[in-house]
Amino acid sequence: MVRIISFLWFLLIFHACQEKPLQEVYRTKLVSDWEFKAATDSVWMPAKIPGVNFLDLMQNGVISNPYYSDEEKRVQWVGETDWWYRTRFNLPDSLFYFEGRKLVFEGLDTHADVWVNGVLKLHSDNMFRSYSIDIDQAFIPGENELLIRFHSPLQYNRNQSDSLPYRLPDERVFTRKAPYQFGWDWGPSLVTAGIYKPIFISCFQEMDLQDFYVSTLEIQPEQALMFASFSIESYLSQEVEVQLTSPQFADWQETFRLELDSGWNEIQWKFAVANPKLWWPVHYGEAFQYDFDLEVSSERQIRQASVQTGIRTIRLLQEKDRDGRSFFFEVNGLPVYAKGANYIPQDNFLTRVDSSRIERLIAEVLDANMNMIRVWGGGVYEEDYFYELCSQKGILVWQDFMFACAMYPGDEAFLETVEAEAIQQIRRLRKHSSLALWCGNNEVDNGWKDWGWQQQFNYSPQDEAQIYSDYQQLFESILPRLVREHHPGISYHPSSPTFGWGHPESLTEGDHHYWGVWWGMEPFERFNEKTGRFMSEYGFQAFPDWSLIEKYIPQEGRALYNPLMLSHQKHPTGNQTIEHYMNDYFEVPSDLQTFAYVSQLLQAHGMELAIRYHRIKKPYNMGTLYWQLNDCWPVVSWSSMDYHYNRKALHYRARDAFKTFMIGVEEADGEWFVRVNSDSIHDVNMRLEWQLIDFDGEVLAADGKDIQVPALSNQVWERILFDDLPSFNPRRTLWVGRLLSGDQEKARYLHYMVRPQDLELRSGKEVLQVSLEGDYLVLKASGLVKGLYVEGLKQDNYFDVLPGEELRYKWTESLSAKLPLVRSWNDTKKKSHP
Ligand code: BMA
Repeated sequence: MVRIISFLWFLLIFHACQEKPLQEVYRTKLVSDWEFKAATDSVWMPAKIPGVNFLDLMQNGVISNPYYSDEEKRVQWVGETDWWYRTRFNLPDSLFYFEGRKLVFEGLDTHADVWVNGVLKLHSDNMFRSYSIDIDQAFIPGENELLIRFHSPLQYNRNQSDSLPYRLPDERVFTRKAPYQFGWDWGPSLVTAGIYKPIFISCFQEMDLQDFYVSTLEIQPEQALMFASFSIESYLSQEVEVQLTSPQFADWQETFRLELDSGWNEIQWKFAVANPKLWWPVHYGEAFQYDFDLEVSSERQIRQASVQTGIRTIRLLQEKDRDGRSFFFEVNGLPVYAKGANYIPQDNFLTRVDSSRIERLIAEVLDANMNMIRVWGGGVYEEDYFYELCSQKGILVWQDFMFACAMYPGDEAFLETVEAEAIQQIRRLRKHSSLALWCGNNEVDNGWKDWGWQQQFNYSPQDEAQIYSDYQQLFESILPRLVREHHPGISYHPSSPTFGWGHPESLTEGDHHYWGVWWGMEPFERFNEKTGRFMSEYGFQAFPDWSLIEKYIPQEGRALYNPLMLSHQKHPTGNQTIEHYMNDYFEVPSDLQTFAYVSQLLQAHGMELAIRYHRIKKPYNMGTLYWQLNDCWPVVSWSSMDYHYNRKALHYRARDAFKTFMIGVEEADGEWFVRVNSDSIHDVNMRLEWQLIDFDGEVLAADGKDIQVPALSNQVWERILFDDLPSFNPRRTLWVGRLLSGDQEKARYLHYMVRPQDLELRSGKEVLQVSLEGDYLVLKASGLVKGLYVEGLKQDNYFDVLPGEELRYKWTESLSAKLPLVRSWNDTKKKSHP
């Protein structure tokens, strides 16, 4: 059978001509005519490449959707099985005239043997690395066969684990594969295999240019000192001319001649650009990027590469101070308060995450007023496009290396593959202006020191010494060295958090994962006392949007403790924990749909408190990243957006709490201290107004003043003595603060004095009028409406409406003239008040 190679990339062959340099490069992906089968099977089935065996099995009708109901448990055999993939492809005669000929595997998942025409050419053991093999005599002009066997990672892990004299806390650590795919407390255990990134042929004449990268070393008053580098594989020793230009610096260029050795050449040099426009994170300025174009020409060949780079410096500062040690990011010398969330992969089956899903997610990050996301160490190093968008939009990326929540082996083969992975990933990602930090791992050091593995696995003192020295070698020696060598100027942090949440130092230095709320069952108000210097994790679970439950859980399973429902709750005591807090802050409704709604109000309530407690402590605290932004399948989890990108209540409330300006109220000694927190880089004239109102809108006290809010400030602007206020019933009264710039409301804060369960609210039906006026949905409240959910409303949702307030929303779904379904805490609470 003759197969055709798809020409998806580019084919640039110009024929020889004496005077002019040539561009002779040939690249094509092997995407067609793939087949696959289980090692134990004889029937080959069509496969899609890049792809994942689970998706191929679904496509061929062998398994049903593992995300549906409890199907996950019926497909566990897939991870226990070895898988074969094969294709045939043609190589034209002319290809063998190229001097450089490679077959490149961008991502094999994971333990794979690769045969070409029956000759074993490669063994891979790391899905985070790319591999390449020479197109040598094993390949022939005409038809070739490529055959790949993927070994079961589960079996591999067991064998490796058995070969050690002690047990490491988790067997998954032996395979360099996305940790979450083995199962997490928000993720299914679906151990994939397959060719999840492209395989392509790459040929070139004379020289191959790679890894072009430009970065900022230092910003001085009138210029920036820059650093550029690229690699070149040359088949000759020869002289080349290098030219670096930028369309934005019209009369600037760097040109020099260079002697290339035959083989691998790495070229680095420094240069300066005058009066550059700097790159800034969102809300701090424009995320401006320059285009840099590189051209390397020899007598007969020319190679080009381009990169977009922001001119900026980013450093993580940790300096001793009177409280302990600071922990903050400085961009171009300016301290930046980090607001955002932790990111996990968007699917268990990675090839389904296309560019539109990446765009959707980054748009949500921006919309929620975040300026940083942490790519958490139990997932994957993301696609370039993800970081490109972050760079374009001004989102800072805290990047973990992919190690999480376990101890890792330290043998030579393991360290060798990890070192190759780290070099490739650092060199791939360093070109992105958004990359702000390399962090060694998630909760490995913290796990070792606090999670009792020593007793659980009965380690001898020698075992302990060995395991921890393996830890230190990788995270305190190898990885920081590689970051220094390949990404100079960017900080490295060995492990997140610096100290576990039980240690007093977690509050005074380092970054902090505070899990006293949720894991420790402490009340939400504890976030106030437990604010560290930089909050890189804290969170609370909520149910996904009801539409997901309807789609993924069959009718008979839709009950809180039904096993089908529980197969989408991966935390061992997740529902009990939600119920416990719900009982303390709201009420526990009896039907699942209402429970799902209240779970979202509950999560939003707790997390909004946390964000405000954190921000109000600026500059002691300089960052707040909640756990977690998104989901990888339909599940009850800590996310603020579910698998279908429905925003949970938290997402909306975080958007408010992350605004540039924030009002906060601290209570002490019979007084309220009203603070205004500004992340604006400008001093701004504003008006601070407040009212104490009852739930029917009667104003009990009010005041206002014009203030000049200094840039990046956080200060008390108002002190309200309780004794000066008229007496009021805290169950029927709230304090409303507003920050106005002209007639624009820049921030609003509703300060309640009791928990939502103790509020005395009138029925929503009585106090809220919902109507459609032309293209507008109109909400009119005569009394306080708490936690209002309007089905289909995207602009805002799960919010409180003040008595007397009238809100109008463009309502495109509207013309059906059918009023949307609404829910409120007023109508959910069993007891309402006349
Ligand atoms: C954090 C994370 C994850 C986990 C989450 C919730 O510490 O790093 O490991 O999913 O806790 O338990």
